[in-house]
Amino acid sequence: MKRNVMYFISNFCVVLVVTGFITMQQTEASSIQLADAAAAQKETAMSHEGTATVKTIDMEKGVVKLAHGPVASLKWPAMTMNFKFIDSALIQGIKVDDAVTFTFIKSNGDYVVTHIKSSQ
Ligand SMILES: [Cu+2]
Repeated sequence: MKRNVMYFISNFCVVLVVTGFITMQQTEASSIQLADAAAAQKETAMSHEGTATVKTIDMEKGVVKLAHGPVASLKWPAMTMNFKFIDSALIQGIKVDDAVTFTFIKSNGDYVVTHIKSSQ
């Protein structure tokens, strides 16, 4: 009989600990999700500016590869990377090796050029 009581108590303790742990994790997860959503919204709304040299232009895919300088608003160092463009008219008159100034936004995980113009 005493053994049964001990068994019951120890099991009860395990249940309490596990329940507490799960609740804690869920709380943490939902606050992380909220913070992520807020950050994502902020990023989407925010426009960033940079200078770059045009490396490649793919009109079909709507992708321009830019060797860009540091982007302070994102704490980015200089790097070469792809940016999307939605409207091909944006790229009219832009050629490979052009020095450009450009603005872009983050949209659905992509970096999308919203303005681009030759510096010369
Ligand atoms: Cu970059």
